[in-house]
Amino acid sequence: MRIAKDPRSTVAEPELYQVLSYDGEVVGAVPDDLTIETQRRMYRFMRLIRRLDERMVILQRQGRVGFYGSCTGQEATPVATAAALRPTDLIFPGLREGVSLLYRGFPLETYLCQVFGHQGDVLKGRQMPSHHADRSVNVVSWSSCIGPQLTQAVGAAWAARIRKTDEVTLGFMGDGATSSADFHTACNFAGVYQAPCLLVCQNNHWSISIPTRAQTASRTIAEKAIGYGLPYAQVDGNDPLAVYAAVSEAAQRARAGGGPTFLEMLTYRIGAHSTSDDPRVYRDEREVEQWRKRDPIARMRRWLIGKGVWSSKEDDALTAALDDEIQRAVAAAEARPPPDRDTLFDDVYAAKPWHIREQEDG
Ligand SMILES: Cc1ncc(C[n+]2csc(CCOP(=O)(O)OP(=O)(O)O)c2C)c(N)n1
Ligand SMILES: [Mg+2]
Repeated sequence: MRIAKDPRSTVAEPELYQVLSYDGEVVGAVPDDLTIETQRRMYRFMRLIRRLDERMVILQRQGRVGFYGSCTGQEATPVATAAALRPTDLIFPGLREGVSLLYRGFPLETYLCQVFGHQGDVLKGRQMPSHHADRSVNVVSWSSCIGPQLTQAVGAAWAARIRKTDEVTLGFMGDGATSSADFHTACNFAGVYQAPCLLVCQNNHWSISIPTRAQTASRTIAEKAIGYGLPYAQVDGNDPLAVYAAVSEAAQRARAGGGPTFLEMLTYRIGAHSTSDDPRVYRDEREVEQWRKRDPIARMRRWLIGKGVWSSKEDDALTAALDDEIQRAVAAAEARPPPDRDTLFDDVYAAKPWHIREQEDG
């Protein structure tokens, strides 16, 4: 019997999948079905969430919202994923994928009512800010615990199979979530039952203050899929075209009965973990600078301008339009009152118990 001295040497490192290189060169096949209209829409929503994040962090600093989680630097993955899936496919998000709702047509003002916890929030002010969900856009609510959305996504995929629909589900996670028990359970179940599910890890290199190298001994997150028998790929998560291509391919396979896929999206969290965090105390600014050069929005803009389907004039007009849209939505959501106190127990009990009724009457 021979056991390799370095177990990691026995696994070939997956190749990073890109359509646009870090320098913006075309190095892979542009997906055939990706129309110019969809690409412009993807660019618009990446710009929208970037501007919105900037604005909301300022509002949090001004004490106007309690908490906010940005996806700055990571916009390509949630936007291109929403573009590649069908609107009927369930998405099980984490903290940084709220833009999926917006891409699917969820109104910005209603989205911001959630952040303020004001009336108009479909979650009725009962969730932490930046924990968006709504049935109308098939985005499922997140518990804020790291991991459980993965088992839920796999379970929902299994249910779709039992019902014989061609829906697929997608569970998002961060690199830190791959150390959770739910990750193991979800991957194992998905593999054994061939659930039509995409498990998508946004490896943004940090799990609050824990760097990926302290999170796992495997060289890539992608290769963790091998142990579960899942097809996998490591994708440039800052390349919107590569994310679109990988998610489309995996979704198509799952829809056709080909089972689950695990995708590692290699990206970087440019901002703080959340407004409760200050990354300057634990990470080197030079690393952040390196990743700023790989900015997904700049890459997409260069690509669209190079193709002649976007211009700097249109870009300036978009900046102004987004600022206006955000300003109006913030003003409207902020002006709304908090939810009425007597809605506190709505949707909590099928039949309100006597002690709650007694307190309400008292
Ligand atoms: C079960 C559990 N443990 C710990 C936490 C505290 N916590 C919140 S976010 C986070 C790190 C998540 O890192 P990662 O999965 O890489 O996602 P990212 O925030 O980088 O997108 C931790 C440990 C939690 N929410 N749930
Ligand atoms: Mg992370």
